[in-house]
Amino acid sequence: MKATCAPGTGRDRSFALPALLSISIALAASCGGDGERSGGDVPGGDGESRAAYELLMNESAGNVFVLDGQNNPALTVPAGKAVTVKLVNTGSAIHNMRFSGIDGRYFTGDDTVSDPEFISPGKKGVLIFTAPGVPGEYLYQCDIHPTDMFGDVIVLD
Ligand SMILES: [Cu+2]
Repeated sequence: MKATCAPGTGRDRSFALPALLSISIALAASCGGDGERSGGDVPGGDGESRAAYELLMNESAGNVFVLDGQNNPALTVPAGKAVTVKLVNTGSAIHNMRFSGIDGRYFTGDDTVSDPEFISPGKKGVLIFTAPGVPGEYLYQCDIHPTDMFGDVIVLD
C-alpha cells in the first residue's frame, strides 16, 4: 500500500489544498450554526444581568463556589449598580469572597471583600459591591483558595 501511495505524493499535495479548504468551510459552517444555537449559554451572552445572587461555598468539587449546581459561575451584573452576593458556607473549611474592582487586581484599594471577611463552616456572609460603570469582565475569588475558587464578574451596560 505504501508503495502505491508514495509516487502519488506530489499529486496528493495538489489535492490537499482544496480538500482542506472544503473541510474548513464545512467546519466554519457547523461552528457558525453551533454558535447561533448556544448563544444563550455564553456567559453574559444572553443580555441577562442580575443584581442579587446567592452562592454556596464548599468542597463539593474541590474548594468551589456553587450557583444552582454551577461551579465557580460567572456573575452577570448591571453596570454601575449595587450588587448583593449572599454567601452560604455549606462546607467544612473557611471561605470568603473578594471582588477585584475595576482594576481587575486583588488586594488593591478598589477591592470589595465579604462581610465578615472570613466565613466559617455553617455560617453566612454577604458581599456587596458597586459594579463598575464600564462594561467588561472583572474577577472574584476566595482569598483562601484563590487557585480553586474564582470566577468572572461580567458587567453589562
Ligand atoms: Cu475558599
